[in-house]
Amino acid sequence: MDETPILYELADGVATVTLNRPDKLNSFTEAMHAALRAAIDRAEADKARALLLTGAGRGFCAGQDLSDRVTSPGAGPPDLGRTIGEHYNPLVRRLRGLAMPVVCAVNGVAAGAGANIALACDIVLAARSASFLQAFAKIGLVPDSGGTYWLPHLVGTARAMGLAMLAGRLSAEEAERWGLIWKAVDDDKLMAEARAIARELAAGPTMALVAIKRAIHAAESNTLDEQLDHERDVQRALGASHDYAEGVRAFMEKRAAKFAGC
Ligand code: LHQ
Repeated sequence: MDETPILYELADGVATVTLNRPDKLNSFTEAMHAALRAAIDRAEADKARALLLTGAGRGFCAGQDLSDRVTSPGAGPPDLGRTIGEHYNPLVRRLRGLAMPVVCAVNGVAAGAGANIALACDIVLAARSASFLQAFAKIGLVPDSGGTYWLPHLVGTARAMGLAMLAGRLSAEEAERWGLIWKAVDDDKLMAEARAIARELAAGPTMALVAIKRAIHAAESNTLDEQLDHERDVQRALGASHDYAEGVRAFMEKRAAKFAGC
């Protein structure tokens, strides 16, 4: 039995959340989903200014734990839509909507929903030995947790089709070359680099960083005209922020800005 399927730690404004079922490559059970929701709640309650998501052991996350998904003869079909509607979709929406930057350190294989939860994060780093695997077609399913959305948006239709239909492994370096992730990093430097990025973001102008995240997501469906209007409105609001005033003052005084996140 898993005692603590999720680990939580807060330091320097960064909430580090670790998927912790290493023997099963951190695959998701309902208990792990519940613990992850609680950890994200805690990061918000702690007023963390960045969230760092990673996995314990040699894998990042192998998606749904399939061990409780074997259909027994005579039993009706499982309701996968319920699992997705109750757990995976809210998680993806939460990560995308979270009012702080989310960094993902993919420490090993990211398969199925595990790959797509990583891709829901704002900045994705991966260990050079890690890989991304849209495993779904191997078990007769379609990529979920946003997979059919991220893939064509990030790498284009041709590569999205190949990744989803052939369900092969994509190395971290290839994922970086294809624009699926921000960066592949030497294994022994992954966590140090991910923490440094998360700390930098946590010390940054949080309102602006969250506005950047939302504006870039809005661009996925906006026209240029809508996006220009959006930028005008957001900039107007940020112009009244403490961090803008401090950023400009610090520039003029030739010193590092001390952002407060408001
Ligand atoms: C696992 C799993 C796993 C249980 C490794 N479950 N034990 C949403 C809604 C509802 C239903 C369905 O799904 C979804 C979304 C999804 O995520 S569907 C896709 C589910 N995931 C997969 O199909 C991936 C399954 N795993 C694999 O293909 C391999 O394990 C990969 C390629 C990830 C890693 O391969 P290896 O490095 O060779 O490791 P391994 O296969 O030996 O796994 C290590 C252990 O982890 C092993 O347990 P054991 O007791 O034999 O040591 C695996 O059984 C276990 N494990 N994934 N998803």
